[in-house]
Amino acid sequence: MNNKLSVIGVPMDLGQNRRGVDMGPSAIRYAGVIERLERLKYDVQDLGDIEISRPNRKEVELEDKLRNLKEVTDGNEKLARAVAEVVEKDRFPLVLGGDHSIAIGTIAGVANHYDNLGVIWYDAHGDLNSSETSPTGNIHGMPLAVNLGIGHERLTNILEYQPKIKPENVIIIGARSLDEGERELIKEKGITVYTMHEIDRIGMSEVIDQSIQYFNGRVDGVHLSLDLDGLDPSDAPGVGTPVIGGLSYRESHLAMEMLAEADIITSAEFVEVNPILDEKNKTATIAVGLMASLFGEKLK
Ligand code: B3U
Ligand code: MN
Ligand code: MN
Repeated sequence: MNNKLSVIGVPMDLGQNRRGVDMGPSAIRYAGVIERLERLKYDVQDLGDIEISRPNRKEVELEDKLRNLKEVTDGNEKLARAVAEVVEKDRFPLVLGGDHSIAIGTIAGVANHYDNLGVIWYDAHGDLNSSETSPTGNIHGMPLAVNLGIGHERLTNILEYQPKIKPENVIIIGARSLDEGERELIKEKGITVYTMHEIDRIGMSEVIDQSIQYFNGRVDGVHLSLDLDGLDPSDAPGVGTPVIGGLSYRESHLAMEMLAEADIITSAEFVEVNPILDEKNKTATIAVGLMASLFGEKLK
């Protein structure tokens, strides 16, 4: 694992309806992320937060059926440039959300530096909608599609190249709430999905083993995009769109530990922590615990 980490916060809440997720980066820092990673002997640089412009209006504006398109695009452009700079300096980008729309910028910044970037999408949702299929107009339900080159030009063309990633290099883990259009896209593109059904059947250990094997020889880097709503709301209550029947705290730690052991993750983001909906910063604390496991923290 790269021992130089650069942490970037993204106080973005405009990709969805519920305020508060913009405070995610503060909550995660408050839960001790920097100190915890430093204790693991990493050289940790905190680059602070990306500036997100607030829309100067009372009514939420839908542009081409997309909520806050301009601000989400602008924020992701800035994030993409910041992430690209981190990768250019041979440091590991660790991005703290913010809602999941920020994966548009993170992956735009990372994928530029890889021919075949693999992506693990740890999430209750597919985030494979576009304005045609989205039931909400919320861009946080679209970033994986955008990274595949599907969606509004302003979003797909961030950093002026597309697509960022190939469908055969994506593995979704934890899905249990997929919209009709997302199911169709998964079939059409042949995207690998471990739904809760499969995870219950074969176990998280097998899921991660298979994922590691699948990526081996196929990709030249792996980005982990971890949405805290992939976890069960009983473990991670501080998220905007909780879905019951999710991954446990234990399964998630096992997944992170196995990824650490295999040493395949080259960039990561942890998103959707909403401290307003949380119970005493529990979700941010869990996020930090998962990051520690991903970066090699062990009990013995
Ligand atoms: N699929 C729905 C709901 C959703 C997606 N991502 C989250 N919620 N967190 C949508 O709005 O696209
Ligand atoms: Mn998501
Ligand atoms: Mn989600």
